[in-house]
Amino acid sequence: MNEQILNNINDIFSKKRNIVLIPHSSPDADALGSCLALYHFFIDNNNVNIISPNEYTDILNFLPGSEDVIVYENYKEKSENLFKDADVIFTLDFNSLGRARNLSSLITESSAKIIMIDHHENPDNYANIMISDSKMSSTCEMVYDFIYAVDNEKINNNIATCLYTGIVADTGSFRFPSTTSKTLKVGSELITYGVNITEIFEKLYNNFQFKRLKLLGLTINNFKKIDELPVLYTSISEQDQFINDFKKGDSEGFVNFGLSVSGILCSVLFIEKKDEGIIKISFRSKGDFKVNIFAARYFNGGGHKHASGGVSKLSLIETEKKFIVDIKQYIKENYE
Ligand SMILES: [Mn+2]
Repeated sequence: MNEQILNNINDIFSKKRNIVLIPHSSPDADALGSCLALYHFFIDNNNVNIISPNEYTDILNFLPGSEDVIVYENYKEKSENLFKDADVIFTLDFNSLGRARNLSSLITESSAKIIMIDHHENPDNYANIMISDSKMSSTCEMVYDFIYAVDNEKINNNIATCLYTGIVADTGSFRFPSTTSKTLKVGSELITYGVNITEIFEKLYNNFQFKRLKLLGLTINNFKKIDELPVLYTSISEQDQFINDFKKGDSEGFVNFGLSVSGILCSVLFIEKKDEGIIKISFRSKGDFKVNIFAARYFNGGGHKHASGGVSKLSLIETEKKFIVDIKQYIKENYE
């Protein structure tokens, strides 16, 4: 963090503030971990609230402080009052207000100072203070840097647990290419605060229902290969979800199995969401294959080079057909 930003931050927090912390919609461990770490950091001297646009997976309920997270969809009036009184709004782990869904207009209309901390490429220019670096492994790694710069003496077990969880989740346990020697140093530093790394691993990855394992089996069985291309795709229909008691977060990580196949550079998962009238799409890739550009061009999405999302308003079958045409075109234009 540069000196000017640090001075600005110190200035803002030189007195008691009403702070609202916002993760992206359907927050993951990095988004929620960032919010909760800052919540524990600021709570002594400020009024702090975390407002999530919508519900998130129960898996993250082990994070200390998660019981205090306000879900906007369930507490609209309370949330709107907190926005009215806010002096400072942090937007965490997203780069465009659309990712805060139903909160985006509340953020825009607010007179509060907006601080963005995020690691996605090409951020929109909505924040008063923008701490954005797409080379960072995770927003949690950036929040560690933020807290370290502002007041490193306040790091405690709760903060360290939240940050460590977000870093582990976003780096695939310190193995994705975004993991740097500094990421590992931060992880190492956090462990000195008594973080229970085995328990975090168990809570994140070995904490599912039997039906979720069956759904994984079905999803793996559905994988199809596009002839001659290094691409696999699979889908989860509304019925598959119904049969297996699908809950938010259940399909987390499923798409990555496509990349376990030798020679495959891109893996895609389509999830039918009949209630929203859309197909949600997850894109994963490795090497030079950039899925963020593909997702933005063809499926109204975006994200990271190797991990992106998108949406389609066509049916599941029509979406798959469109995808096959689009990915052939994209590979022809960019990689042949
Ligand atoms: Mn992240």
